[in-house]
This record gives sequence, structure tokens and C-alpha cells, in this order.
Amino acid sequence: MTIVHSQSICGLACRYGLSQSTHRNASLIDMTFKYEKLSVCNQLKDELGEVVAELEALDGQEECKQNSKAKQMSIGRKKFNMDPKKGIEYLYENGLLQRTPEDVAQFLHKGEGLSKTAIGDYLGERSDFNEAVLRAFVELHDFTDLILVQALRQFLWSFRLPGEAQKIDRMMESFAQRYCQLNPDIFTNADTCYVLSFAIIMLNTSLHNPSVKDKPTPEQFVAMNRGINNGGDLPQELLLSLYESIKTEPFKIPEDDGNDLMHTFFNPDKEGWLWKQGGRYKSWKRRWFILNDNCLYYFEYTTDKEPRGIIPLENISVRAASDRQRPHCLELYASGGADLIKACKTDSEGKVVEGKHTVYRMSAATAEERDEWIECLRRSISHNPFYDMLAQRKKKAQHNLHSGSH
Ligand code: 4IP
Repeated sequence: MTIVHSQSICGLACRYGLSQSTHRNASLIDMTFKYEKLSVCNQLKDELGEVVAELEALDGQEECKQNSKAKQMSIGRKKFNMDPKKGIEYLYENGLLQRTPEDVAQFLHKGEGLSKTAIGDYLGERSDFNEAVLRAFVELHDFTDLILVQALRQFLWSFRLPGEAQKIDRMMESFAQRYCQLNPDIFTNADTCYVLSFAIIMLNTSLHNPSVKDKPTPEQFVAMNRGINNGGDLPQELLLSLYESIKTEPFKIPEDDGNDLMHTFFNPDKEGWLWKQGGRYKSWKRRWFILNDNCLYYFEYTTDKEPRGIIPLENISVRAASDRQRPHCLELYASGGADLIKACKTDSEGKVVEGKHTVYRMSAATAEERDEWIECLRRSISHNPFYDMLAQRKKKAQHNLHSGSH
């Protein structure tokens, strides 16, 4: 810039026929200088104008680009909420997401504008890629030094658990592994963490759902979780602190759309009066039945807190039956070779004893009611593979000790 400037002054002096002596004329030099400055300024101004115009044009393009990216992102989110797979594909195609599990996991974890149901569905999907996304997603949660309830609160808030048993299983397994990885000294294995996580979710339901009449006590909660730590018991203080945490603060779950796990546990599938025939003595008693959590409960009165009997719907089938004494009968019978149906009841002295039924025969008020019960029972028996998986997992958690010690 300095060089250009001095050259221009010489050029100007020549152009105006100014001699060296005239150069010495201060005012002329001053004038020349001013002129030069003006000229350079004008030149710069022009150049600047061009640059500004160019920048403005670029800005416009960038803004346009950004606008269209933002628009595409919003379309992608909407697509994702309607069909997660299609939404993700759309975001890839428009360069808004990289085809890596980590990038997709980040996007889901951030969750901006995304439906938690859709996130849950995508994460639970069975495919190598989705499972890798699930692992990356779980890794974005930091559960270090959190008690299990707090970790579950955080995890279950980031998406909505889908209703499908296999999906729940995969997600909770990843959760348990991650929790144990970050808190290696609490459980002897991830299965224990998994089983206890479910015990907590169910406890939450039992304690806070008004339709569950039978609220477990802290002692019952401790008893329910006996032997799940490699065949040994978890510290009682730990179980009591989990119980206390759930009792004082229920889980905050993403809003219910009627298809999640909480819904499965919260809402009885069916309830109503039926006549039930005794096991050994075939007298008929009118009982209030509630079908829930893959179990059939019966009560003497609708307001009773304790059921008289509980029939877990495992290894059991249901069919219509005819009876000489009662109309519209249905019966539950043991399938899978067992003679007696696995059940428990409270006897006349108030003790909990095993049931003595090879068949539970019930009579409904109308044929329609009988058919409804049969249908609901069938659905409950067949639709919930989750309980089998949980039972298997529990067995594994209880027997790891034995296999581990050999
Ligand atoms: C009883 O008959 C009742 O029917 C019981 O039903 C029944 O128990 C008993 O079966 C049966 O002997 P009595 O009242 O005439 O003695 P509930 O408990 O609903 O009153 P279940 O097992 O059906 O609950 P057994 O198998 O315990 O004899």
C-alpha cells in the first residue's frame, strides 16, 4: 500500500508537468496528497462496494442454504416421528446426519422435536445398526455414582419404553450393562441389575397406581428380591433406599400414548364378578376377579386390599366349559403336563397356601361376558412373553453363582 502510494505521487507530479522544485511547494504537495488520498479512497470504496455486494450475495445464498437445511431438519423430524426409519433415511440423504451409530445416537439423545415414542421404537428395533445405535445412545448417559432409581429415572425419561417385550428386553439389558460398567461394585452381574430394575418399575406401578389395591410394604419388596444377586441377597439398606425413593417420588415418564410399559402395568385388562368353584370342595363362591400383570386375582369384596387368591397365568390355558349347576362357564386348566395349577390363596386361618386346583371353573352372568373373559385371558396368557423373559432372567441371576463357582 505504501509503495503504491509513493509511485502514484510521482506519476501525478509528472502528469501535471510539475518539476522537482515545484514538488517542494508544500501546498501543492499537500493538494496532490489530498487528491491521491481521495482517489485511493474512491478506489477502495468501489472495491469495498464490490466486496460487500459479493458478500451480501454469498450471505443470501448461505441464509437460503441454512433456511433450507433448517426446513429439511424439521421435515426430517416430522418424518421420524411418523416413521423413525424413514425419517433417519431422509436426514442421511440430505446430509443432516451421518450414517454412523454415534451420530444417530447423538441426534436421538438430543431429542429436539422428536417424539419419545418414536425414539423408543427406533432404539428397540432388532437390527445390527439399531442395536449399535442403542449402545451408543446408552453410552451418552452418565450413571456414575447414581443409585439405580436415579439412573432409571434419567434413562426412562429420555424415550418412552415401547410395549413390545423383546424391545423392552434389549433396552433394559443395555441399560443394566451400562449401569454396571459405570458402577462396578454394586451388583455381581448385569442380570441382577436388570431384574432389580424391573422390580423397581413394578414397585412404582404398585405404589402409585390407584387401581392397584395391594400396596407392597418395604419388607415385601425386600422379600421379593431375595436371592437375585448371584443366588445371594442384595444389601437390605440398598433395597430399602430404592423403595423409599420410589415411594416419595414416582417415576416421571414421558406422556402416555397408551402403548407403553407403564400402561401395560397400570391398567387392569379386565375386572368383574364371576362365580368360582372350589378346588377340593366344589362349592361355588362369588368372587371379584381382576386380570392384570399376567395374573388373575380374586377378592371377596371389590374393596378388599388383599386378594383371596392369585393365579399366575403361566403354563395355563383357557376354554369354555359346561356345568350342570352353573351357566356360561369357562375354565383354566394346566397346560404343559402339570397336574395342579400353580396358584396361591389365603386359607381360612389367613395363611398363604398353595392352591389345590387342577381346573379353575368360573361361571359368568352371560354368554357374552364369558366370551369376553376367555378372550382377555387368552390375550393375557399369550401376549406377554415379557414375563417369561423376566422369569428366565431372574433364574439366571439366581443361578449365576452356581455356574460361576464351578
Ligand atoms: C372352598 O369351599 C371355597 O370354594 C374356596 O374358595 C376354595 O378355595 C376352596 O377350595 C373350597 O374348598 P368352602 O368355602 O365351601 O369350604 P375361596 O377361597 O374363594 O373362598 P380356592 O382355592 O378356590 O380359593 P380348596 O381347593 O381349598 O378346597
